[in-house]
Amino acid sequence: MKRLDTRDADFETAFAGLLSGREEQGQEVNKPVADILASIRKDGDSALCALTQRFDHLPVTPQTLAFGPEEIAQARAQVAPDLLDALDVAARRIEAFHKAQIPSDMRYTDDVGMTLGMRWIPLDAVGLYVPGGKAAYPSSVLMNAIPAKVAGVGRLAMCVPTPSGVINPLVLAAAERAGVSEIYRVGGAQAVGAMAYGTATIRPVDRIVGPGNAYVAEAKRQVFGHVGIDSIAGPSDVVVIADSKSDPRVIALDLLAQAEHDELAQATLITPDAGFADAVIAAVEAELHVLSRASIAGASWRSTGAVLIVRDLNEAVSLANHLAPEHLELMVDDPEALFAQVRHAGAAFLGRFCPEAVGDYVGGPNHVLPTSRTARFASGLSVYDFLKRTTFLSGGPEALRQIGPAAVALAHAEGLEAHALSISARLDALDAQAATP
Ligand code: HSO
Ligand code: ZN
Repeated sequence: MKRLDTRDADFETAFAGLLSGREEQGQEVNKPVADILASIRKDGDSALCALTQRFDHLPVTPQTLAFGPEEIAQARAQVAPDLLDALDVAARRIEAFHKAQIPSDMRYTDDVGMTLGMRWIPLDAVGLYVPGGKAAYPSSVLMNAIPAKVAGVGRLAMCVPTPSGVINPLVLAAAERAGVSEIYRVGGAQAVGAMAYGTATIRPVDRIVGPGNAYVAEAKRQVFGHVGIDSIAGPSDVVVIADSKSDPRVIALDLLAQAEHDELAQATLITPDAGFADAVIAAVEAELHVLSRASIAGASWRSTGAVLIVRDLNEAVSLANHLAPEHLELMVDDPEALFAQVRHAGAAFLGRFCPEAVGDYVGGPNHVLPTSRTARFASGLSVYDFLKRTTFLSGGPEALRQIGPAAVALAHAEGLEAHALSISARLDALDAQAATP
């Protein structure tokens, strides 16, 4: 953990180090991933089944790749009723927020009498990747699938590895609740390849979303262009701006909630009060003795944790803007005033009773957010990721008479004769018609 004070002589250098540590670091898996994708393209289902046997130790055939309706019902029956209720609370709130995001079409008629506009159209098919093992979050299934459903995507296919056949019932229940129409027990780069290129069993999709390990991330990079992808997620991070009226233990827990995600997760406290900073640091250490994921959280806190002591809250926001965090907590009396100055953050959490963990599960806004400082130019997952736009132009002879000649001039200047003629031929016809008595 780094404890820095903006009044220290070497603050700028130390802060620059903090920033550069947050850029994305990739693992070199280009070649094995390219090989897997090539074999899926060439051999389809048989490659997919062989790779699933090899990596997940799961014997599958094309007939058993998909989960059947009874299996999904069985999985749901294994989940405690109060957990299904909790899933429903989350799902309803995520649905409501994303419904409110649906944009309106645009249409207007201008001064030359042309009607112009833009129509939003949902993607036909989306593939959702869900990792197996420790990073399989049912909440992320909701966060990825619900916006797609709300956008009006017709077909939502999901791939989730089940190493040695071990399934996660809550993941399947979440997928069912979110309206996923097909679920396949495959993972890794081979799953991404199957969704991108299609096999006899898994029809291809148009966009692939969802988190995954280095192989999945690289596979998404390699299939990008053939299909759309969401952004590639780096380690999760939070910046907490807190004043000394906050409870140090509560703020420590907010930092640890991020740190427990993985060893590379980054938790940063920014506060104007040095005494409060030290109280939070002590509280983090105390909690690390009792947390179940203390080894992960402790590794994260020790390697990437940071505490920045600033002159005032304005300076706090300015540093937060530089860090462009995935999550920004404003644990102060007047969070709105600070929020007005925020320029770069994936999601903001305003007020002492609104921690990020609420947003991770049941807030409503998406928890799939830009990491590794990409909040400088990117946003969290939303219905827009599952919609595309078709623009349109509609006009008659009058409009063509008015604006056509300018296009003809530009077409000539670009040396594109057919372009020019496509317009002038119509203008000539209009002139001829007008000349006919
Ligand atoms: N904080 C994570 C999302 C998550 N938290 C899932 C708990 N489960 C990235 O925004
Ligand atoms: Zn989280």
